[in-house]
Amino acid sequence: MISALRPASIQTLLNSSEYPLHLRKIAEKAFAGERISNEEGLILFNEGEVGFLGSLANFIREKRHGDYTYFNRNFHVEPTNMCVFDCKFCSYSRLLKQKEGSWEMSAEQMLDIVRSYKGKPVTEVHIVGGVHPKLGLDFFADLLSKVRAIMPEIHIKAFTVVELDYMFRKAKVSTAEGLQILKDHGLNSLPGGGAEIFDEEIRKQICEDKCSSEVWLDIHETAHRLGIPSNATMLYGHIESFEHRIDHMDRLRKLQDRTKGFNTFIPLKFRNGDNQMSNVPEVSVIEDMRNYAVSRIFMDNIPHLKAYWPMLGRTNAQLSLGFGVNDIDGTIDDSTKIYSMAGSEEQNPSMNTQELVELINAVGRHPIERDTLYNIRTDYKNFDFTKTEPVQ
Ligand code: V47
Ligand code: SF4
Repeated sequence: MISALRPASIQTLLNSSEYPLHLRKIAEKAFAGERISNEEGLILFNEGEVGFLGSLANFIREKRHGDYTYFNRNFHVEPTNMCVFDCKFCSYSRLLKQKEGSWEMSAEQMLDIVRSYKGKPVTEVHIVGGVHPKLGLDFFADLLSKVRAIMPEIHIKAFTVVELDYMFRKAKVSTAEGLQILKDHGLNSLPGGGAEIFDEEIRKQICEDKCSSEVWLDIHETAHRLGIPSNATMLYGHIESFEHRIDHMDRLRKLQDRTKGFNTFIPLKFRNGDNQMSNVPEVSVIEDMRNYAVSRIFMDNIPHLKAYWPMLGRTNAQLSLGFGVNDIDGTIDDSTKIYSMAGSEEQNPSMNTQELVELINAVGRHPIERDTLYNIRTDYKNFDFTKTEPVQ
């Protein structure tokens, strides 16, 4: 029997004079299920060492989810990497005039990808790409209907706010109208991309021309009111400060108090391969774990915390399960290029179900296959892969 990789127990932490009283007071608050303030969140970032933060985050994770560790079976469709925007951290996009390394798929090519998954046990397709002026609201609404016709049961999670904002402005429809059109054509939820860091000054320096934080928050709020759930991301570990991370999470926490529409918070570590911010060093794995832990402690109203394994790598994804994370995303099948182009450890991200289950089992957690909305599909505790039909 493998015992879970866990930090020290919460009692050890609360009673240890090794930690200053003001830190233990914050821990007591979180232990009692009370919300911590922005100031307290900042103290955790500034002063909390990794073991302390890990114990607290793991306690909260286990109180809420036990050892359950979710994954899903999904694939990505990335229509194009050509983009009218020029985010400095992006290694993936090519400006329209830059042909080398660019791709642009026809609707038929994208539908062929979808057809290739027909009959396979995938539950979600994730559709995101660059912002290409040729591909507008009508094109994407039509694409969604065709995806739905091929796979009536699949959950379609599609389009970052950046893509949506551009589509809606071009089609001269309001956010609510545009989202309703996409929903009527088959859209089920929104992924969390495009949030980056909400602070306006930092945004100006890393992604000046893309949609504002206000627009990002407004589109997600409108989606939630229309019954479209979503995820939220935070791009961290570049030129932002801890104050900016807390401000980002605070804006999300306030929106979530109003709508309850976010399922998952996904911190995304900045990777510096082959982009205009390659001179900015990447943060350490310790900082990644501290960031997951503070996210779990601070974001008390978003149920799930995801470590996106293609970005983080498999070993660090395993480690993160002791720091508040309870979800590691999906099988993916080498269908996304965003992180391999930015220098992630995972150059061809693909894991089958057995590999994902073994990865979770290996650190003593309980593997659960979920659908996009966290309904349980299969409980893989004690699952014997030799006695059952091989699963893709
Ligand atoms: O918004 C781009 C990020 C995001 C880099 O909702 C980078 O389930 C690190 O949001 N280093 C898009 N990050 C991807 C995204 C996502 C991914 C997986 C799951 C979900 C979900 C959402 O990728 C962008 C940006 O923040 N990104 N370049 C980079 N060099
Ligand atoms: Fe375009 Fe998105 Fe890359 Fe920005 S992050 S350049 S919006 S593809």
